[in-house]
Amino acid sequence: MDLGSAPITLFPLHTRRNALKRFFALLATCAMLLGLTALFSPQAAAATGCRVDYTVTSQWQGGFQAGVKITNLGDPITGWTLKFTLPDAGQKVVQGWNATWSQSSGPTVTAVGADWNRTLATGASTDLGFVGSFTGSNPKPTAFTLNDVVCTGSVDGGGEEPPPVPGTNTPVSVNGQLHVCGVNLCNQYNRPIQLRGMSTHGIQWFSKCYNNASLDALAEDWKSDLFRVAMYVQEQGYETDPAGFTSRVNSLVDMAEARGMYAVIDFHTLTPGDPNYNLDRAKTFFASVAARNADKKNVIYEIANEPNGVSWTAIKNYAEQVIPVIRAADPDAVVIVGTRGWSSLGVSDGSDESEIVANPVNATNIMYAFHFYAASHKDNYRTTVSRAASQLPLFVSEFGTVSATGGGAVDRASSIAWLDLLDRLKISYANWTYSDANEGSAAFRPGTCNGSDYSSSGVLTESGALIKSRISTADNFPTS
Ligand code: IDC
Repeated sequence: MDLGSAPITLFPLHTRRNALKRFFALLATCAMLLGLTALFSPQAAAATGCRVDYTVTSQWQGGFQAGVKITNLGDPITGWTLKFTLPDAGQKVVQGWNATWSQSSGPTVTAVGADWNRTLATGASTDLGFVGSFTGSNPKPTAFTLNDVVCTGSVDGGGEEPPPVPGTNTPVSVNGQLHVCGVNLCNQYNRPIQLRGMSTHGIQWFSKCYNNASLDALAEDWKSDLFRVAMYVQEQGYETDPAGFTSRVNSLVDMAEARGMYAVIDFHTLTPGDPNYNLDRAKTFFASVAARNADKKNVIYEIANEPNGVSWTAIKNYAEQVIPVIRAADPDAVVIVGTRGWSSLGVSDGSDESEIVANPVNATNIMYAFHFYAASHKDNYRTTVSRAASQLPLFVSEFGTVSATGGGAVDRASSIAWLDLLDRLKISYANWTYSDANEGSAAFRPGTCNGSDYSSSGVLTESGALIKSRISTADNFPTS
């Protein structure tokens, strides 16, 4: 093409200059408007982002169960709605947990955060799940939104993990050496705190569940403050190999310490129920672990798991012989004393806390154990705890979401009523159990401890998902 001969219409010079001026003025106005919008728009300041891991944990003819793990990668949120689309028209949500689930008509599924998991700090996760039905095929959804923001993630639980929590700002680094103040557990700033965490199952049976990977998950993913080490004395426990069990407990204390978690050393007496049966063993064991761990800030001693079939006077007598052994080696550690009727404050024996209030253990810096199993122990136990909490320092060193057998179905309503009460009273707790035992109280599905994944939602039981969603919320420990 011959440009030289192309017909070009030229405006007079001043007209062109004015056009250019108008063009630049327009550009400037646009830039200003864009700038102002960015400055004044409320969205401009809030960072958003999310990750969703979707795992089909089991599938059978016409039905399936799915775990959904949400991680907030943006600024803290105080409420959330998760949405996704089920790809096949025959797929339906039947029943869900840890959120309010709905699928009105069509393929869009909505899950709205529940009271206990609607607040998610930056990096915090919560596990939900549902049982679904399907007719044709059962493809996995691939696109998720949280509060209308598109989430990254995977449908198999693999892929990129959220960044690990650094080793600073751990429960132990923030709170330091604990002590009892009034009826509370207090930190180094003399402020009441609540520790929330997990108990092992019997370490004689489930040692495969307590390793670097599972403890990492407990500290970083569950954000547990506490790791209770349940060392049975009978049932193939301590009495069969005192040196071996003592050293196993010490190494678990070290593993908790390395991750900034408190460790409760639980002398897990159960049968026989009179702790005096094990008095000599208790003295030997506690003399050894107290001397070895005296300089640590993360150790709490629990001297008798669940006295039963025995009077309060006998328990008190046991405590007043074991506590001085601990104090001689480790003067400043908190000690938890079991109570009558399987640590029910006597309620399971038809008594209550008044016998302790009238005749307390003659020692300082101690707390009294209260244990419950949500499906078995309900309102009358809660009433006792509410009343006793104003008179005695209480520590829920063991509880289950199921029946007192350790099995059966999760009683969600009772578990939530209990956890709300403990939160309100700032009573610390440890859940039975961080294990893959084949019973409803276990947090992990059977076989989990044969692998190395303790973090994805697919390995959790219903109890595990509920408890993890409660434990992994922010602690906000006071620091002055
Ligand atoms: C249960 C275990 C179960 C085991 C049984 C006997 O879950 O697998 O067979 O002990 O050792 C407690 C005890 C705790 C019990 C638990 C559930 O402290 O040892 O564990 N429970 O029965 N008190 C109330 C309930």
